[in-house]
Amino acid sequence: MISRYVYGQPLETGAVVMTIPKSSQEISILHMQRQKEFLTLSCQMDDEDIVYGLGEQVRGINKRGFTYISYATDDPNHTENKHSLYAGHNFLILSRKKQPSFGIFIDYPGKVIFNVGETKRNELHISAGSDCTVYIIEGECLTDIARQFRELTGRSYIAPKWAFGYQQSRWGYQCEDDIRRVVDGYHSRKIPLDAVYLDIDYMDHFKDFTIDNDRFPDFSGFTDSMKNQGVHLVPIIDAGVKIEKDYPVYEEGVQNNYFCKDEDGRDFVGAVWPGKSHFPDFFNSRARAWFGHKYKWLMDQGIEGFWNDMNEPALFYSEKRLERIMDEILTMKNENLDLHSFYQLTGKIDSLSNNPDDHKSFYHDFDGIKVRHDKVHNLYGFYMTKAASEAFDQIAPDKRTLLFSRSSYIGMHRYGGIWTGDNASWWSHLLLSIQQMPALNLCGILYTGSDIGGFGCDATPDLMLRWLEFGIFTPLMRNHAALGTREQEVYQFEQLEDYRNIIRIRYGLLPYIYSEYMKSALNNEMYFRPLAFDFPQDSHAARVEDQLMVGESIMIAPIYTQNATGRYVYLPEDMLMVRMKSLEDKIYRVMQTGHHYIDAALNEVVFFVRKNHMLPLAVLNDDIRSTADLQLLHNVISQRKDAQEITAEDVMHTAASIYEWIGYAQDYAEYTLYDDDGISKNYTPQQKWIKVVKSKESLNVCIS
Ligand code: MIG
Repeated sequence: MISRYVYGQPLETGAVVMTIPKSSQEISILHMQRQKEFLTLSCQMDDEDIVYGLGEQVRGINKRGFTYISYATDDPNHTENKHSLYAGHNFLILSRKKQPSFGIFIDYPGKVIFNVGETKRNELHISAGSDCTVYIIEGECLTDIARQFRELTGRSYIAPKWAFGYQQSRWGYQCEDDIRRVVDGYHSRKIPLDAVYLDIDYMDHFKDFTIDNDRFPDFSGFTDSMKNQGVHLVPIIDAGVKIEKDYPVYEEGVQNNYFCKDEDGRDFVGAVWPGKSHFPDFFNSRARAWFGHKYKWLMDQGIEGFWNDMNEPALFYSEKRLERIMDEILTMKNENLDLHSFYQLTGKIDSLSNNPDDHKSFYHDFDGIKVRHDKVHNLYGFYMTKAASEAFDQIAPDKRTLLFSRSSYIGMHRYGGIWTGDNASWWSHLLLSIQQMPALNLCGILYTGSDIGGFGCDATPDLMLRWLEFGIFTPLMRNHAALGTREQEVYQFEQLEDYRNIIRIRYGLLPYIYSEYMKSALNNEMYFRPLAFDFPQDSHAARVEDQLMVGESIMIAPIYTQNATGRYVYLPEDMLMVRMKSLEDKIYRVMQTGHHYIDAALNEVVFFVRKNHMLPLAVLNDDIRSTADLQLLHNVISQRKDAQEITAEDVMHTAASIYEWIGYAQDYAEYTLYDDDGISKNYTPQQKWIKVVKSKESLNVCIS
């Protein structure tokens, strides 16, 4: 049951898609206090209660014991003292033992503070602006609450199938040749690759919707030649638009009032990559349509995917603040800077970037309503991504386009995915990314993953391998690194065979990963879940912070510590352990409920299959280059001459026979496999949902 409480006059954020009548009663599950500017909601927690959610944030799966602030920032230091990352994901579930659990969504796009027992261990305090909408979701169990929240906020974005392949990125690929070298680096070593990313380097002076012609003399020819090799190019789009006379995006934006305005009604000036820039007013539907249609220019040149960056929006400085600070600094010129004045100086410089006061200095035209930016700050990236998505629906209505964003707000999951931003090549960030996945899924964001190997700092060979071993399960599997860091394309490392094997395991798992992704999206389920969602009665499972359920059949227990050759794993039920060094080298063992120490060599993927469950594994040729070369069910069927009149039973037999099925069962195991062409948007026909049943004898492992 969903209840909606409305306080003051909240803006229509676009987070939800369902109309829930306004509750006529006072909120009772939490204690509410409304002051002039703030609304506070509080409640008591018991020691056993667990808090799930808050999407993209620091710290663990259980959010208790810290304060989280929803106020999007582009801070690249995701350390545990931080309170905010790139998003505003104001949804959490309070999972309670003694009383019914409930979910709470604060639909407020300005700053929201969640003190989840930081000040007082057993008290939850949420504070938001006084004009806001609060949704309380009560349900039978965690899964039910999660599903209702998704019904409320709408169906998750569905990426094209190629975007489930392995992808390589790096800030610093400068020109066609750099990219050819990467593709060749993979192909010559028979490592599959589905996409290479174009970071800001491809643009002419960091101007959106331009290409540096010296470095990419024939862009559409280049895009085509890459696609012929199975590689998609995915360019970055930044939020800020360079101020430059005769640059069409700038000129059109100014002429039509498409940019955010300052107090005086002039186009707001802030700086990002290209220097002084204006910021499209994505809150305005006209500006949105305009900016969205700009992507067409790249689509016409063969581009089928994009990533939206810097859309918190990130601000290096605002023009006005810079002027003021420069003046202030000049007055210090001949001073003898002591402890205080020196820190004043550095403090002034530090205050330039992403200063919240600057957010109070510009405005949006929210389709007729003038809104100060800080009050809707967390929606900027959401609306930028919505702009692109709405345009894609017109430009390429029947086709899926890859789209993900750095900043986001609840509801953006309908338009695209996210990546988790500028992590570092630290083991703690591998763990962080494991813990972020279920929280993001709870908020509806299914197409997601972290920069594999870490963005900042230098990736060590072992970190890269362990991160890949987890990354093979994330829908977005992208290796990305910052300018100036150690090159981390997998072929840069020794013992390449290990990296190759792990990436090939991803392609082997693809039928399962894709099927589970699609089922999660279409049925409003979570692809990654904390164990408690599947084993609600198990109090050990509820406390596990480093294992996840992945789809209906798998549990993973990734290794995230350096030099570990194994780890403790908790099994909430009897499961089949699968250890793989490659698709060909697999060991199975049925293991009993309880705690176990599991060995896992550096080059070994370990996962667990639930009892009476199974999963398909694609059989790979030695030289497959991308998802397009995979013998996936859809391809196999559609290549048959009789494809038109093929029966459901025939499809099932084909599924049963072309894949290797891994699992174990008492009598039989059942699996619903979803497959389609990976491009079109017609997801419902029955032939795409195939129920496969295997007797215990025909599975790799069975219990006698
Ligand atoms: O301020 O485009 O998170 O993935 O490589 C850095 C350069 C800007 C931040 C993104 C990162 C990207 C980088 N961008």
